[in-house]
Amino acid sequence: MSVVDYQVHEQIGIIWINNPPVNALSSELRNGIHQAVLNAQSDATKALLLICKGRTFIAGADISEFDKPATKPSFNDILGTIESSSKPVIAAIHGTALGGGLETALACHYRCAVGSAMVGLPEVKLGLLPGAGGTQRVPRLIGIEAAIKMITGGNPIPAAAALSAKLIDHVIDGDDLLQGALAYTEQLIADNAPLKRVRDITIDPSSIPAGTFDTIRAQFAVQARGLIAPQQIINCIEAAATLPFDEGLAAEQRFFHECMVSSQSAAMRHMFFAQREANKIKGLPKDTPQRPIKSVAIIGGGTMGGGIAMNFASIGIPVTLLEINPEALQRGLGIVEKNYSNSVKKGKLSDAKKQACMDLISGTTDYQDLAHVDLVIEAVFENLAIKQQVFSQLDKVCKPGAILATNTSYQNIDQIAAATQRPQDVIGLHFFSPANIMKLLEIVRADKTADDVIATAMQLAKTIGKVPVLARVCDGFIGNRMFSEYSREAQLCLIEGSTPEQIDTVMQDFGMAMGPIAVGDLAGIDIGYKVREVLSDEQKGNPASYCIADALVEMGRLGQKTGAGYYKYDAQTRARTNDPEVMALVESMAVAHNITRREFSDAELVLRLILPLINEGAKILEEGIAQRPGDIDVVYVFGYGFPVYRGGPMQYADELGLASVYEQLTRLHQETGEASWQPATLIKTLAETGSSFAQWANEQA
Ligand code: 3H9
Repeated sequence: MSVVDYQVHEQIGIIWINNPPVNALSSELRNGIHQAVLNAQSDATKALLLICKGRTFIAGADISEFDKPATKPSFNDILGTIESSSKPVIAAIHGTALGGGLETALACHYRCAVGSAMVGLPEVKLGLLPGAGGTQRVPRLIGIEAAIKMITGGNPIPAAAALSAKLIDHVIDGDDLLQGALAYTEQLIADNAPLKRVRDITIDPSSIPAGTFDTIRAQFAVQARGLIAPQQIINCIEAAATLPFDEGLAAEQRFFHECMVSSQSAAMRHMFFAQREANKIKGLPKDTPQRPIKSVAIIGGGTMGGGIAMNFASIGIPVTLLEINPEALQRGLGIVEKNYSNSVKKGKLSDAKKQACMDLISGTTDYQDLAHVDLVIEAVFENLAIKQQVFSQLDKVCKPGAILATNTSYQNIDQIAAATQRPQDVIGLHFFSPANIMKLLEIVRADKTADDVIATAMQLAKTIGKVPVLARVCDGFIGNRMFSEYSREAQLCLIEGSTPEQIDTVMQDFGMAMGPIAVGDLAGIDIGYKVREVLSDEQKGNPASYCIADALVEMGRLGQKTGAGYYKYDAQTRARTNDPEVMALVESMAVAHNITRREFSDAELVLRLILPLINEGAKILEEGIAQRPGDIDVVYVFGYGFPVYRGGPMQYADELGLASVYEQLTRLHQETGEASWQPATLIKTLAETGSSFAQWANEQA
């Protein structure tokens, strides 16, 4: 079968689309649809039905073709042909009609869908806007305000909501798409239904108060800071409201092109594919068997353990929470109950769903109660000996084949696995705090972890709505190993002349969800302090990189939890203010370490902070800790608040150009003599051959 087939059923011409996996509108598919609609104009059919095989209606333009030269006929030529068909064209929607898919449906005269279908325009999530008439047709159907909300949000809506919004015309009873769509089409023929063209709907410009679009643009400049696409979407919708349809389409084309060639969209498209690539495990066949996970136990009912438990209860998997004594257990269950209650208060969860989740979580203080669970996740204090004790206990009580996971963020999982007689069943599942919310799950394979355990963990992550990335064992794995270089550099910039406020503001302006100094206050400055307590001076490195943090901890300023750290915090509002006492400390520390403080430009700060991420990321690739550069980007965007529109540190490095990255690292290495600035061999090699991380990843695939 080709990507488009034509079949006549009584009075109806059925245009079958078959372009797995998601019927993306490749140029071949566009041509096929175009030809089928043109040919059908002269046959005896009375209406045309556009319907897809496989799991979904058209899920959008083929994103992988965006970097290739445009082909003819264009999207708008094809949609114009559909819209001007002499016989009604009906779109039959199942699965997800997204982006160019929904735009195709909107060019049809009628749209029907099964109840489970979703429709949406997610282009904004790729740094784009709907470029095939979506910004012109949607406001004509649902109004300006609703269109702005839908297109700038990018989230799909269910068929019922699409029906009430008038985006679709009919919801099919039951789930037989073909029969339902044929019946609907026959009814339209019987009724002699007119050719309804969305382009013919007019928007009365006088119904929109003067200045409306300027106000909305200003709102989005704050709400979607730094993003190009939302602003361009508003420009397009303004064009829909003020210009004739064809001029609006032309404006949309111009704005679409501006988005398409932007580095923001390149980065976001990179992230789309990187996230999907990260699911694939090199050397592991797709059909690797998986172990069934029908019950889970969590060791440790702290904030982390409680948050992890919620992930499973929320999807109906029973969880046993184990704590050391009844008091700790009650505290743990209390944390979970409070988190669920907060969701109820915010209207995100019903009382009934909260109760159903709580009913799935039971508590125990007895390891014997874990004898039958399929998966155990240990989330106790970060201490190797304690974790080894836990695993040796688990080894005694858990059934054969149970997966034994640790949530450690930096301990050696090979050593944890060695505390059991079944190292093949041991794996790292590194959740990020708050574990019920943060998307990233670092899955850490130890030396002896079995393939089916890895495959099970990767699938399980998706089942609980996480974004998995596979790593190998090293200190801090992918994310924290890189983050410690970034934090270290922030400390050095601070002592050398910057301020907490400058560092945080610059990094937030770069797009980070939070600056590194503020992150220290949020996480607790004592965490690093405790880690350093067991390190030798040599392991601790340059004292200038931790002396301020140590002094703050010794002053009792542990961060937000004590109301003061690098900043002071208001007890009620948690609003932060700069503290002259901290600046006095910074200055005295600079004197103590013979450092003459100087001014930093914002650009220099960004470079000083991002380069260590890139350099350490490259070392992680050389060592095979991460499978590919895109995986590192996924870790940083989903776990560390790196701006998605910069695509993660490795994509950002490619944008800077590896030759320039190498030159800067070499300069810093020569100037400071710090070993950490020694450029990674991979960067040197790629820079010398004019290559990039992306090209390298393709060669390695
Ligand atoms: C657009 O339409 C612009 C227009 O305005 C026109 C402008 C002129 N293209 O996600 P999955 C691949 S922009 C190419 O794992 P799921 C994906 O890479 C587009 N490939 O499945 C993966 O490949 P692999 C607007 C695509 O069931 C495989 O399909 N549309 C595309 O979890 C399975 O994907 C969107 O942004 C694509 N458009 O989710 C929708 N989509 O197996 C993007 C998917 O090799 N797509 N692939 O790893 C999605 O949101 C999800 O894929 C979907 C299915 C919900 C459809």
